[in-house]
Amino acid sequence: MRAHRLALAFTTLVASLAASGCKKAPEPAKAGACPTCVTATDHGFVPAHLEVAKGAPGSKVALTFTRETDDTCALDVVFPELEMKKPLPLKVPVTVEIPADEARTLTFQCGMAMYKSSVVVR
Ligand SMILES: [Cu+2]
Repeated sequence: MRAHRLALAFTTLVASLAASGCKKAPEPAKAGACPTCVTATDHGFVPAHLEVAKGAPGSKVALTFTRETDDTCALDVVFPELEMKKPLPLKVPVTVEIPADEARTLTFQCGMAMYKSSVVVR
């Protein structure tokens, strides 16, 4: 009887240890950690709206796009105003340089213009 109870306690202990070992805390969202990074998710571009500081004449800002899933329509990022289209390979950061010497709003979107997002230069 006692042996059985011990065995049961041991099993419970092992089970709880295993469970806690599996429970990895989700990565905390690093808000603002990278103000020029955009992720292409199954919900579109995240964040869908960003702002960059206007710079000196001729200056540019590099935005980094990373597609995190195959379950998205955002296989490319398109900047219509800049006539720029860049393919987004899965989990490969892609740098896009945009002009930042003029205050304006630039749209960026997926290849079919479903996911519309914007970057404001100001
Ligand atoms: Cu689309």
